[in-house]
Amino acid sequence: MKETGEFHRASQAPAEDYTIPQDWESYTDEEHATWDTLYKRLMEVLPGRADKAFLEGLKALDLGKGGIPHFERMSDELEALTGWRVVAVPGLVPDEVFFDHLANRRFPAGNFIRKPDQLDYIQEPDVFHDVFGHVPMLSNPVFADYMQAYGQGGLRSLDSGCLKNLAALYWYTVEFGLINTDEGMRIYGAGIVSSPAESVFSLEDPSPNRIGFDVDRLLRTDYRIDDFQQTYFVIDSYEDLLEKTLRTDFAPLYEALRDEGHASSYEYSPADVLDTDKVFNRGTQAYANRGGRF
Ligand code: HBI
Ligand code: FE
Repeated sequence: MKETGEFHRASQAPAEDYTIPQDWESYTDEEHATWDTLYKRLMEVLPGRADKAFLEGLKALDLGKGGIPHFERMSDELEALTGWRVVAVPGLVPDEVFFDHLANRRFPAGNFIRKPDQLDYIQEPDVFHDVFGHVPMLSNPVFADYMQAYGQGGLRSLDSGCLKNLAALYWYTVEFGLINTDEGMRIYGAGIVSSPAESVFSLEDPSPNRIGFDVDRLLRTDYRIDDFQQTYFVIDSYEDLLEKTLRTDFAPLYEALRDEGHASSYEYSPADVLDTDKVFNRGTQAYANRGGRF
């Protein structure tokens, strides 16, 4: 957990669903300015790199109007588009709480914002990552359904022993996903679009692998949590992502993972390329091999 001083507001006893008031009125001018600085930096790199679903979502929700968005007002706009709302939480919440929010079309967003000396890297998702990174995609009707399906699948997976495997699916799609479009490869993952450096790296650097999306493959693949990814997975469309996720019965996949001893462990390392992969780019891994970390 974060130290109390790093919360936007002193912690209070959380509700059962971990929601707290956003307390928008108590953000300081400096905190609003941090949002504006990050927003401006991202807009220097995202046009032509972020998928149009993301850029359209930013515009539809007017997230660039200046300052940290007001969750209730933003949620009224978002709910009119796709039925989703954004609720404030103090930081990471337990898996079952997280899944329950998603399954009910509520996105839990941290209400605190990073300090000016942490602009490029934070451990725990803050309001900039959660709102700038995730909320625009929730205005896309198909992606909105995928996020709900993920929450429902998460709730179903709780007794499977394969939660870690399902977390990899979230990581490589919602957080670090790329999409193959007619105009070229584009970013839709929240972890990428909220990082100027990874937005360029994920698409243009020769280091990482770029491999076609495959549910069973992703459930078996480890990932980097503290540095740029060594592999990005590329979807054909949001319809395909939703359809493949909904159509897949995860129960037999989990059963196979348990039988093979890969439940809550990963068979493949972050940089592995398999014979069965559809490879868009085979990475040199030069960045990771020289030690990474930007
Ligand atoms: N809590 N606030 C918050 N945000 C997350 O992205 C999050 C979480 N709790 C659990 C969790 N993610 C993971 O378990 C899922 O990505 C699988
Ligand atoms: Fe995230």
